Amino acid sequence: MGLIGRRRSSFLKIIALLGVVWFMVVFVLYSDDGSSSSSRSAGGVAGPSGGGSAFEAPRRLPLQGIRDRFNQFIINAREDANKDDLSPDVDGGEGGAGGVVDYVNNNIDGDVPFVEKETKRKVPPKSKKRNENQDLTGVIAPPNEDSPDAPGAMGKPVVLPKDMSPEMKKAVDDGWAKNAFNQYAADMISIRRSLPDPRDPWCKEPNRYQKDLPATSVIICFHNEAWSVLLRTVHSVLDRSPEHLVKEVILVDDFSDMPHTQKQLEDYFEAYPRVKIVRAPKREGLIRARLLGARYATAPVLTYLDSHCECTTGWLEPLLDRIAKNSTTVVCPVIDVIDDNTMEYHYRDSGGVNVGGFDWNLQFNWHAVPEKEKRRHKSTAEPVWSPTMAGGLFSIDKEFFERLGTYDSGFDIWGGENLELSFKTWMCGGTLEIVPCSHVGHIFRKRSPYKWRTGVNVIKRNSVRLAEVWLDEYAKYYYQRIGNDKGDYGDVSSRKQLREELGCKSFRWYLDNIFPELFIPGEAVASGEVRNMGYGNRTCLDAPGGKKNLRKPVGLYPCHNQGGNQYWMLSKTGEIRRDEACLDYAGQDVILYPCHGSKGNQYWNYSPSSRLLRHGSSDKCLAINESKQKLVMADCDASVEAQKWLFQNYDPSKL
Ligand SMILES: *[C@@H]1O[C@H](CO)[C@@H](O)[C@H](O)[C@H]1NC(C)=O
Ligand SMILES: *[C@@H]1O[C@H](CO)[C@@H](O)[C@H](O)[C@H]1NC(C)=O
Ligand SMILES: *[C@@H]1O[C@H](CO)[C@@H](O)[C@H](O)[C@H]1NC(C)=O
Ligand SMILES: [Mn+2]
Repeated sequence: MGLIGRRRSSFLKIIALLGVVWFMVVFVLYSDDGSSSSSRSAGGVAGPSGGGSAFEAPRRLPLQGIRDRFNQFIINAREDANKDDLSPDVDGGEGGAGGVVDYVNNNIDGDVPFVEKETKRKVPPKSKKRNENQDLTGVIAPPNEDSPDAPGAMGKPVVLPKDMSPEMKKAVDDGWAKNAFNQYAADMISIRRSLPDPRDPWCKEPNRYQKDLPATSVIICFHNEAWSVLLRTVHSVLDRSPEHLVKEVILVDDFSDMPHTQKQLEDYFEAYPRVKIVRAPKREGLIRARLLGARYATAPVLTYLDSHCECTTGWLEPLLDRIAKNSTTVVCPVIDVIDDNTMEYHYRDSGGVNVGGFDWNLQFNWHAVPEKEKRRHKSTAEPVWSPTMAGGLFSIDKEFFERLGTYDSGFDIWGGENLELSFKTWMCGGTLEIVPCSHVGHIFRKRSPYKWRTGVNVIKRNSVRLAEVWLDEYAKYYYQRIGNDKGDYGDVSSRKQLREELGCKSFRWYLDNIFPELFIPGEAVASGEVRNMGYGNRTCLDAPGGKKNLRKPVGLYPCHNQGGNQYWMLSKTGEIRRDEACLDYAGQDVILYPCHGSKGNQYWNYSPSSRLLRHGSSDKCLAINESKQKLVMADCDASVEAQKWLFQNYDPSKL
């Protein structure tokens, strides 16, 4: 049922028809003008940062560090998900997009009838101070004021003392256990703390953005989010966005049970007429929770955020501006890192923007902006094309989202939906961009604090559906990764029909034009073992074991002809690859490192006649030592057998 765009009146009809109450929706509505304006100071452009010297700017993570952190984060989330009893916090990376995923569900039933219950409330006394007179069951009341010296002000870290009392230590541990971030530190920080302004000056030039921007509905899905963190997310939206551009903030509660998420939350937001709370009566999962929020959205643009975010000054206008210029443009902010331990706000200038990609496990990952894309721009602050989005944080024109068929309703919980939306956007006439002028911070957790149990590998099921509908002849590369066992992925005929009706382009077009950087296994010049001819002609390159093999030295082992750790691909461009990891030499050990596509340390020139493997940046040749235990780099000498290599399935016609 295409309920998404319907108005409330049609929901009521549906209710009458179906007569089943699945969802209770609480709209907390009333007017109070004083409250939102009184609080604006904290988020002001200059804010308390004017003092300058009183603050130390948050430390900046090196670009590669940020990217790796995101990518590792997603790998962890997927591993968690495959464990089958944990819900991932996918927070899908987000160097431009984010994803959260803290959801659960047992019911693969994409088409749930909705019922809405609307409650209008009387205006409370205007003078009521928000953090007083409230029943803060089980949570510390977070400070509401902000001052330059307040904990966490200007994005500074909160560092807890080493010698904590046993009580405090217990409170800190409990906070970690419940949230997988340092809730104790988070609760010490003002719910309207100040943050640095991470924008490039280019973003602040006069008339940078159109005057008549469309309004947006900000949709924030949550499950048992910590009180202070959820409130800080909402206040950062309200305080740092022009009032007329945020028509409403829709909090979608995916069946939380912590006491503070119930009446306390409703009472708190009584003072904010634009904040609405929608409750799912059972655990829905991220995908359906997002769609539930969309059903209640009344603005022309939807903006999705995670429930542990902080928006910075001027985050919204550059997103809406792109959609105002062309409603088929889907945009993601740059996702900054809020440290899970200290809540320190880390950001980088727009030179450090990443764009989204994916690998043949259909796993999202981040890349540096390709050179070709850089050349398209005068300023690094201009929006950049991104092959994919991380999934959690983005804005999209509501009509365009509906035209694209929102998410596949056969998708469950989370996983793959970000790639589906990315492929659809590009292949069906739109554009996906990361907007460096828009910065939103996000707490990246190392694990998910939530339990779930489904008995099915949801990510695989979703990914197979995705591959079946959108990947054409390239789907085989994904299927190889799952042992060609597609499992039961349900019926995808209606999604194929959607693609047909929209007249979308082929996946090949997408790869050629939008993501030419992606390595296509079928285009490898060689694939299989890489055998050294020295000391008996029986030693093969052997990748370090386990998933966390990056940055580890590449080993040697007697050739076993079983693929696995001895399966390598030689790319046209001279990389020796295992998926997205490349053989890399930077003067120390020969290691595996994420492929960067810029040759240098990852460039290996293979000569099939001399059989030497000459390294790009060092001009040395790859060899093995006499005990056949170690890769070494030697001055090239074609008479030394230990420098000679044989590539399996070497096919020079593919060069
Ligand atoms: C919007 O963007 C799409 C995709 O780039 C393009 O095909 C279309 O012509 C644009 N529409 C307008 C009105 O500029
Ligand atoms: C080394 O082993 C490969 C693969 O078994 C074989 O094709 C090649 O002829 C051998 N070379 C020498 C010199 O023994
Ligand atoms: C080869 O390298 C290994 C690992 O570093 C080392 O233990 C061994 O002694 C080396 N053998 C020779 C002959 O250089
Ligand atoms: Mn998240």
